[in-house]
Amino acid sequence: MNEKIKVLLIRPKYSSIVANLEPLGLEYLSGLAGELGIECDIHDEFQYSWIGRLGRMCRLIKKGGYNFIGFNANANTVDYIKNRAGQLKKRFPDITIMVGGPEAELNYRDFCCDDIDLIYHDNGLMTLKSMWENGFESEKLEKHTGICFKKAGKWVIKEKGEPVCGFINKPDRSAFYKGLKKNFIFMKGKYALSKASFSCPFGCCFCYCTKMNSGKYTERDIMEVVDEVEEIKHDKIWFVDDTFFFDKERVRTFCEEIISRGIKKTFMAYARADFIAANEDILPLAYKAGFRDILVGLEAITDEQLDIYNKQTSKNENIVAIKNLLDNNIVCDGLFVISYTATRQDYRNLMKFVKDNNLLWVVFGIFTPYKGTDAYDEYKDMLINFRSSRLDGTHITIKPTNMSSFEFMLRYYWIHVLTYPKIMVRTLFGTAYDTKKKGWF
Ligand code: B12
Ligand code: SF4
Repeated sequence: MNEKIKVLLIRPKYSSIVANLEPLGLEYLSGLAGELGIECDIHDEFQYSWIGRLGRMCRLIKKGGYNFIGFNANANTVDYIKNRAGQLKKRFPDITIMVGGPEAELNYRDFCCDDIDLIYHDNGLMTLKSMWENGFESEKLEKHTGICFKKAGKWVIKEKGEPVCGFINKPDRSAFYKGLKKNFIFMKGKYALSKASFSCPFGCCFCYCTKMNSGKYTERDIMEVVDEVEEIKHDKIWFVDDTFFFDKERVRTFCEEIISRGIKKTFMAYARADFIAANEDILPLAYKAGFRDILVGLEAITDEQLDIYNKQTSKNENIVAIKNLLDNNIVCDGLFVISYTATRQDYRNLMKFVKDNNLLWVVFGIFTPYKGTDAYDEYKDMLINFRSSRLDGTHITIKPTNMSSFEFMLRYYWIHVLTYPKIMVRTLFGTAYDTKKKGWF
């Protein structure tokens, strides 16, 4: 079977002014295909315009003779993928369409439809490897974990396998190098991605990440991660781990190894406020190793709201974390989740918090109970307009309780007007990473 398949992996486009980055998940698939001698290409829709998407995809499939299509699914691209699968099946009835990615990992049942042939929800890519090696006959698929397939017209759902603690192959970063021209994070530049751990040991109610990898937090061998960093031909790397700063000794080992190998790169990573508040002593070393941005899920500015989110942090820890980072010349990228219960005063208090704590870099998301999270179970009866294309953290999916939806959105846009111009001006003046500066220049 494997000598016959020719794979096209597709990353659907969505509108984003925040970032355009490499499709790391698909690069892992592409790397695996390469190792198995399977012809495989990535069609990253981000590299192309919105116009003529279907025509472009069809021409590509026809010209390349691809017969195995793999879609990367996120919550906000589900409807697009299902719709596209139908259109592709009409034009190419013999192709096999498989869906995988974060949304499929937990919500695989939502893809069980006529036009999709296989759904991949396993932890890691061992099952895919075995399928690509041994073929897709039902008797063989029966033996695998973490997939859904059709047998005599009926969907068969195979349970997930064990959580993973590493990747079985290296990513093929051709798509990264090819897409470098269009690669960006808003006002920060071009970044390569790396992932050094899986899932998260905490349980914030709105968080999807903590449910991934069967909810088990695991770490890759840190030396392997340093090797990867060294190999990437790019100087800015974003660790997309859900919490990179978790095990202090592991962070220390990473930083020391980076320094001792003389690797000169800058890093961005996620950390929790409680870790940064309690471990200021690691920050000088982190700075020396190249950490310049730490993304902190501050989420809220009151203890009550933090409790509602089950964040297990406090307002005070948020304040100390910001201070510790800024004192150590590391930018704190403050991530906030705006609750549907926000009042006018809450919006004003948030802006005051940002100003009082000298936070320059901020990201505001609207509380969205993604399917698969604890919040979804809690709020599923309150959802409104819960359509896939709106599940991007910038839309209302629960009716605001303290103002109209219109006012809520106006205020949501307004806090961007109040904060983003300063980021742009400071970037223009080259002071956006001067963490001690307070003003506009
Ligand atoms: C970096 C990141 C971003 C970056 C973009 C990354 C990029 N490459 O373009 C930015 C900031 C732009 C972003 C945007 C968004 N993101 Co985001 N993002 C992440 C993050 C932190 C890491 C993703 C990553 O690179 N993973 C590493 C790779 C190796 O893993 P992977 O993509 O899951 O792929 C593996 C498997 O899924 C599988 N696989 C993947 N595709 C396929 C396809 C097939 C056919 C098969 C067989 C297997 C397969 O194989 C891979 C290797 O094992 C994750 C958190 C997380 N824990 O995953 C959130 C996450 C994926 N994002 C999420 C969301 C919601 C979004 C947004 C919709 C909005 C938002 N509020 O953040 C947008 C739009 C995303 C989109 N449509 O693609 C959610 C997804 C929830 C869901 N149910 O889909 C996550 C889980 C975080 C969260 N908020 O809880 N994101
Ligand atoms: S929001 Fe952050 S700390 Fe909370 S569970 Fe998710 S990844 Fe972990």
